[in-house]
Amino acid sequence: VTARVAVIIPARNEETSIGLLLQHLPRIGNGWKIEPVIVVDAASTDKTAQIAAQNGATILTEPRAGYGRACLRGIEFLKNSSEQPEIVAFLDADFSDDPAEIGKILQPILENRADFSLGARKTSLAPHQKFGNRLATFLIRLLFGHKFHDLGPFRAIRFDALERLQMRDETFGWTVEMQIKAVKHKLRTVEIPVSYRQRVGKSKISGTISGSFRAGAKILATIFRLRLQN
Ligand SMILES: Nc1nc2c(ncn2[C@@H]2O[C@H](COP(=O)(O)OP(=O)(O)OP(=O)(O)O)[C@@H](O)[C@H]2O)c(=O)[nH]1
Ligand SMILES: [Mg+2]
Repeated sequence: VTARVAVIIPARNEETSIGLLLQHLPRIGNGWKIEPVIVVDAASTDKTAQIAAQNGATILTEPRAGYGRACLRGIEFLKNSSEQPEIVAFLDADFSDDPAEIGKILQPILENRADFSLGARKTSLAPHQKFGNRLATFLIRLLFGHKFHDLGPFRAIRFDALERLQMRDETFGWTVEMQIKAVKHKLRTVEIPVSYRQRVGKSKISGTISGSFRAGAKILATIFRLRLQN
């Protein structure tokens, strides 16, 4: 049997990377096939949408800002589509993760060893990102009892499990919300080392001071909020 995998890619003005990314994303592998590839475009003012469409992606437009909101938009689309995927994978549009590694991320789920498979980045994080990740993963272990090593964007999860998590965060708390809710719902979780490199194109979050502060504050607030919600 071949598992159907949907990929959701939030993108805002990523014309320099989105084509490369889609060209390096395998559509079929051992026991899986990717359909559809959804690019959630934040009404980009560059050629992101055209290039993504030329490379076989389904384009959704979500003009309201927010990383989480873009992911939620993709999930909504899948819920309403006639053929639902078994697995949903998430990937950033900036080509900092290597999409060719998607098979490695899917493997534990396909082998039914995991419900949630998280790409853990080995390299290329800026010092403040490393610090933020250490702090966040430390707090998650302290407050929820599970040790993660990263909050990376490249990940895959069974679609039924994702629906149970009832994801809500509309901005930068998205990745950490998924991880904490995975612990709360006792999903079987694995981390898979992935290579990571400097993004192509212009940073919107971690490469800017204001973006880093906003994301860091949102991530910490999300951790405490989810702890208080028992
Ligand atoms: N649809 C949508 N996509 C967004 C939005 N903000 C960021 N993105 C996309 O989300 C992904 C993550 O943003 P990045 O700018 O790479 O943030 P980062 O990975 O923390 O920072 P870098 O270190 O610069 O890569 C990229 O694919 C962006 O294009 C948004 O408001 N809407
Ligand atoms: Mg990035």
